[in-house]
Amino acid sequence: MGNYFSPERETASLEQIRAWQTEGLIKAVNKVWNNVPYYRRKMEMAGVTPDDIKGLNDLKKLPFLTKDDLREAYPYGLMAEPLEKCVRIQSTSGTTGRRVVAFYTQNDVDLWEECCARALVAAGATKDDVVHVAYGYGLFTGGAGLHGGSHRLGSMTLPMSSGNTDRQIQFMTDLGSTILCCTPSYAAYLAESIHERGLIDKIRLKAGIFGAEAWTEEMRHDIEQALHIKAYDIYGLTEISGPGVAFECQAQAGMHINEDYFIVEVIDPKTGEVLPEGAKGELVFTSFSKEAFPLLRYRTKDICILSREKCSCGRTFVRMSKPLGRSDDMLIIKGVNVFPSQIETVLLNNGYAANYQIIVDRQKHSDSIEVLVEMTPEMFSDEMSEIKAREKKLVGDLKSMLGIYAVVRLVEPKSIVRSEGKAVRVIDKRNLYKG
Ligand code: DLL
Repeated sequence: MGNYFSPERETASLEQIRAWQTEGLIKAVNKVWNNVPYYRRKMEMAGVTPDDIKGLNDLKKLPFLTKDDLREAYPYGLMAEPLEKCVRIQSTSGTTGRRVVAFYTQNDVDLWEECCARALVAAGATKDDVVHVAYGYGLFTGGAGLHGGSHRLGSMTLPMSSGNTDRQIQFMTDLGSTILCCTPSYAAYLAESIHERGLIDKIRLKAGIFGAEAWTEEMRHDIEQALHIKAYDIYGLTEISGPGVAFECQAQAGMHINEDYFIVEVIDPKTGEVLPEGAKGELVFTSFSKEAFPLLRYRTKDICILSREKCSCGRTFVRMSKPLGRSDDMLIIKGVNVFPSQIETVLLNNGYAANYQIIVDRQKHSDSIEVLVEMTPEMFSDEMSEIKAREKKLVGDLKSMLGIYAVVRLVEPKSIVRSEGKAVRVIDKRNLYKG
């Protein structure tokens, strides 16, 4: 399974990877110390200077950086290069609080596109493919990242952006798109729409690269079956460049992190202590190769597990599990920790599509959770008593999975608003967290 975009780097020895990281870390620490007053202040407050950082073992001496730092330093406070060297700005899709912006020099764009090209090749793409990019274009990094990666590879790039499903399907059939890049929820919606129009035989897709939001193995299975493709996960965040920080290979068993450009740590989100390989904790990245916007020890809030077990694809880069939740999107309901992905697993196991909404509320100091689930058209024509029995079954399964009682309401097919980007799955009316 030796398909690589940058073979000598993607299969480098661990020793070589550590050498790149050590050199990069020392350079980056000196750079931010000299160029970014905000960083220098943070390091001084933590009692650390560049002289203290001689190798990877010293990384833990550096203070963490969080989204709050990025918001505080907004817009230009963390820029490490003069404005005239920067060629691009992208931004997170956050809807609360101040937006987070990231800057790129031409080298930064090149490096990011290389990461995305690696993801495409790992999913089986070659320059003969038609890459259908249905991630949003604009400030969001999804469209720009995969678009750039596809160009870099030399594939035919279809810059669709998200939305206008009829046009997506028309281009997909007319132009013979072979690789689909979009969020998993939009892929599921496209699959549903293609089947409704009876056009599945006209689709020539062979693989999909889906990320930017959490999705389960069950959802992967459903999308693969519906579109007759292999579905690969891709991970990234704007602050660390965008999609392509990590990507799945043919083994579909975790995402390889591009360790020649990023150092990854897993920490205990409560104490900040660095955890050993195999432990579940929060991912922390150091983007030591970035020129305009290098971030040291950036806390992602994504909860993951890392593995250095040998991968059948031959890549030596460490693998991260699918994010198992976020340390900040985890819902605490009646004192119980609930991840939306657990609810999704129950629904998919029961034959529902991933069209659902979780509504959390608090009345008289007591939390409640309601799950709206879309019926399939077949179920919708069932007797009322059968529908009630289905709801009861879901209540029971959710109770076993979550340990708490959730109200389940089966709703009409297509009554939950479809997303063209990231699905809004949780409505937390309690407002416990202010953005
Ligand atoms: O979502 C970048 C991206 C675009 C990744 C396209 C993959 C494909 P942000 O908008 O900054 O960037 O959101 C970053 O999204 O911290 C995760 O919580 C979540 N996320 C990204 N990829 C995945 C994934 C883009 N594959 C935040 N699985 C991250 C689960 C993901 N969550």
